Amino acid sequence: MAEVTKETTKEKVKKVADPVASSIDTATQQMIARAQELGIDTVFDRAAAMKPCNIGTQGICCKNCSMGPCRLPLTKDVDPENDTRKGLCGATPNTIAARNFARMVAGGAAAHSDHGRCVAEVFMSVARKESHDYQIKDPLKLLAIAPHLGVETTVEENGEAKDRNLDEIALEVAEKALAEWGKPEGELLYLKRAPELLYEKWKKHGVLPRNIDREIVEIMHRTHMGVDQDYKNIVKQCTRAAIADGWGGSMLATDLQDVLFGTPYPLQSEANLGVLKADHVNVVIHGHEPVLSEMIVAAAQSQEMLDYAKSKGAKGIQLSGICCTANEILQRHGVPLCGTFLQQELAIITGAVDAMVVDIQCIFQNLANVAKCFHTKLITTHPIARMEQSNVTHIEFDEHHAMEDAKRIVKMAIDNFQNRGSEVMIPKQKAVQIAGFGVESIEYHLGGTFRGTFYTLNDNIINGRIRGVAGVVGCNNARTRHNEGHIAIVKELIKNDVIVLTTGCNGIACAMEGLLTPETAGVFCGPGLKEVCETVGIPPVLHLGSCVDNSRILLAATEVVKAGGPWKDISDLPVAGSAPEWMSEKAISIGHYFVSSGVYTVFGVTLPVSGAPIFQKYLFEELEKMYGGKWDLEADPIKHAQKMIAHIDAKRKALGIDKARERQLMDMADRMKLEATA
Ligand code: SF4
Ligand code: MSK
Repeated sequence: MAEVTKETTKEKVKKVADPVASSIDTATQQMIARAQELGIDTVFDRAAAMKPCNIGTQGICCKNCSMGPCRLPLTKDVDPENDTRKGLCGATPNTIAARNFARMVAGGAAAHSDHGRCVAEVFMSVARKESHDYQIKDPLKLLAIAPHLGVETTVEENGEAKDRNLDEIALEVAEKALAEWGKPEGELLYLKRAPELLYEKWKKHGVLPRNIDREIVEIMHRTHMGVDQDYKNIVKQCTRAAIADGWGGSMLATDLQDVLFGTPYPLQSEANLGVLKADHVNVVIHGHEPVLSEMIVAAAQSQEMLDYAKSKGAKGIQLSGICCTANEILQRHGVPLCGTFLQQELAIITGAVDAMVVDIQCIFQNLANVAKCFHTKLITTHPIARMEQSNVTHIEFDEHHAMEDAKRIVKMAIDNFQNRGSEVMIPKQKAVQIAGFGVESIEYHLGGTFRGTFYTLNDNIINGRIRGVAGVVGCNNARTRHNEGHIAIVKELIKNDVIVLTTGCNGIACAMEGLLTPETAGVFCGPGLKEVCETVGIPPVLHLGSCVDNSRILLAATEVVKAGGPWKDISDLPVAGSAPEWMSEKAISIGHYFVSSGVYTVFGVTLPVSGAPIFQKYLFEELEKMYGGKWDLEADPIKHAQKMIAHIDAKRKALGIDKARERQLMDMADRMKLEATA
């Protein structure tokens, strides 16, 4: 008789996230706990269960050919000057880390720019009168951008300048814009929008982008096995591609979206999971490209759809959003933000989402698994971003019948309302926000309709009420506590009189925290910034939109340079950039175009460069000599903000405006003392 052996199977204990340690946001904490109660894993649990690879984190794992992956030993005990580590082909840590970094820039620039191309194609079909559902909403913006693309807005007739026909201008703008992705010669037309000195620096260092696609392709070629082996030369191509993103693909995306859908102006809305409504049909849009969601807004507001929703027992249709598609329709229509990148699964776990409509970028593959546990219809809409799971519906968006597609999607959500289970749990938390800022609205707020100017801002920077300007942007990252870095850094900056321009998930995090209201100034700001915000009636944190809208920050900085002051270039300004919780390749491209435009830029969490100290030093110190900007890394939020403030103060000193701030911040007693001794 065979011996029966008893096998003691050790029960594997599944590691799950601690909700409070995972997020500072109580709605998020509640929903993580709710997911765990229902046995549904979220990104927070997966981050607890799976640790990142140390070698990859330091940027020194190469898998660019099948002799690898070559995983170089970690930097501990390595003398950078006598570093003998190498891959099978001999690739050094500097080459490997630079190639990895470059490929991240390529990925990020490709994502932003392909988004821009899609908008340009829709714009072309509108200009050709092939898409009747869209119209040019902002003809003034069309006239403003046309000259930058070399398109005349007037024509000479009998010796007199006459306005050109708007349709003709639109068509030529569409042609010129689309050509920027692949023209055979020349350089990007928007580069001349940069301050002259910056343009000259780019020219001197040979990094003027030729066309958008070419710079991305060239990164992929140069980083192929056995091509570019000089880390400085690889960074040069990163710079060219990143500039092509910030001053090319992203800027074109922003401009053409403004022309088509309207330039944002300040408006009131709300943010956080509490914007979902139990008695409404909830449609959540998620991704980055607003072309379809613009139509979904119109469809959801149409009487036909509202009546249909009521016929199915709902009180109405609540549209809200996650990530940057949300930021886009927030900026233009006041549609509320449902949450940041890390809250996408949690939105479905409320059980109240009747449809989640996704387009491109930042969409978790796990959404389909989560949606399976609820009645939620998960709808993909973009031909380049599909999901394989059988519970996902694909409705491919086509600009030629955009409204028809949008209505089909909204109707699907309404039909699904009755399938909602009883397991609905919507957190109560939501905050009021004022969003919708941009270059045009800042100008208007500071100077009024007729004398709109950045000089008022400059004046307040020079006199010291505003110590400096910070661009704080970017993602969430499940490797750090959700929103903690975002909020701590922004609060530390405004406390020290640094006004913050925000985009992306930082904008959403600030909205959720209630920092996007003018009243915030009285609570969190230093005396100088408080006075400016209260006088002008603006929040100390200005939400400028989505990831591609970082181009608005570049143009705002350019306007400050052009409006006049003791500075001549962006790199002279008391400004700094930050991405506290970045995770996406797009953030690396954004960081690099900020650095290449002269901005000191600090990233939080980690940066995949520390395994190659010489390459890191090049990014953190040497680039400044060429472009005036440099990279930095600081995981501690307060130190992170203090580094930015120290840089701002150093710039003020170099400009000779540091004393003005000291005078400005003197209290009445100090002033009287001074007058008495005079
Ligand atoms: Fe290794 Fe060189 Fe191949 Fe990279 S390219 S995987 S370092 S052999
Ligand atoms: S959505 S790229 S997580 S900001 Fe633009 Fe947020 Fe980063 Fe996506």
